[in-house]
Amino acid sequence: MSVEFCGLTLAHPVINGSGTFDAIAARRAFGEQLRERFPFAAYVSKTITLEPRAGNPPPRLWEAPAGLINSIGLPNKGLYDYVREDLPALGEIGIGARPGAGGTDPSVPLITNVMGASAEELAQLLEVCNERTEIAALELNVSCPNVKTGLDIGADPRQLEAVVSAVRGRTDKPLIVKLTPNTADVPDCALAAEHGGADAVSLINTLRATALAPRRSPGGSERWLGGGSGGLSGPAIRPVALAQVAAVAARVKIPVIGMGGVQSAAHARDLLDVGATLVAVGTESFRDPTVAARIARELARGVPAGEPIGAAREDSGA
Ligand code: RRO
Repeated sequence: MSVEFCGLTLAHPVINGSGTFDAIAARRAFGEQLRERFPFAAYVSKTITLEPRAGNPPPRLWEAPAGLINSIGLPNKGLYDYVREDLPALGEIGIGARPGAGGTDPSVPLITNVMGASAEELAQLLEVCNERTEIAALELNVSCPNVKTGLDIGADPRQLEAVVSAVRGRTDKPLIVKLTPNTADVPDCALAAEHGGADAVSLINTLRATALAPRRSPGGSERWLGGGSGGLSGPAIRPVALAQVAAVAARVKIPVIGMGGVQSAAHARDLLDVGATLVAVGTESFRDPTVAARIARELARGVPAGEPIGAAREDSGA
């Protein structure tokens, strides 16, 4: 069930959503098993910025009905330590092309997700990554709902096109733009990314959300999350993701990576059926780190279209 995506041949259409699977930590937990049975057809890194970032103060998570609100705030070691420490560590797990291995390289392609506070910063991120043969493609995060970088460009088609076209020439690698769902016209933004020179778009990132502190002063509105607000993921956002992926796939010619609340092969099938080329699994991997492998296996076997109609629904007479 191999899939062609931006010049890469992937073993199957299931990858991870950025920031939802830490392969280096998973190696510590699962050892060699992780390498032998890596669940994703390509591995997407957590967002990397030029300088190291500590992220938001805790609490960073809130469990919502059928979902998870995160306010992680982009913690990462910065570009240079990522290149120096993480690329070799990922290589040991079989992630990232081995220099000189050529077409027979069995490693899992590495997609590095980056975010910059300016076009100059982004250009530097792309240029440094462009020199790294381990990296197969780049994903530009213009959609984080947690930090005010002044770069809310992902929500504005004109700014998005300007930034993508300003940095496009800094890398020969496929450039994926991860869109924000928190804007009035997501297909317009997708089209802007395509016009700016993106090779693919990915969506959806988390939906802006917040939670109040459970024990707060009477009548108070103190927030639970250290960062104030966060982003909602998980099954709660699946129908929104399906609508946005369908609308974007109908508008652009470039490939689409669809994600949002995928828990099963039927959910993945839905996104593929509305036009996604690849599907990413995110929040569900926190519950079951092997779920993506099962989804890929079931997709290959063929799943019936649509969600199975549960007994509860039939009983209710709906
Ligand atoms: O780090 C985060 O808080 C974060 C990021 Br960069 C993102 O793109 N989406 C999200 O829900 N959280």
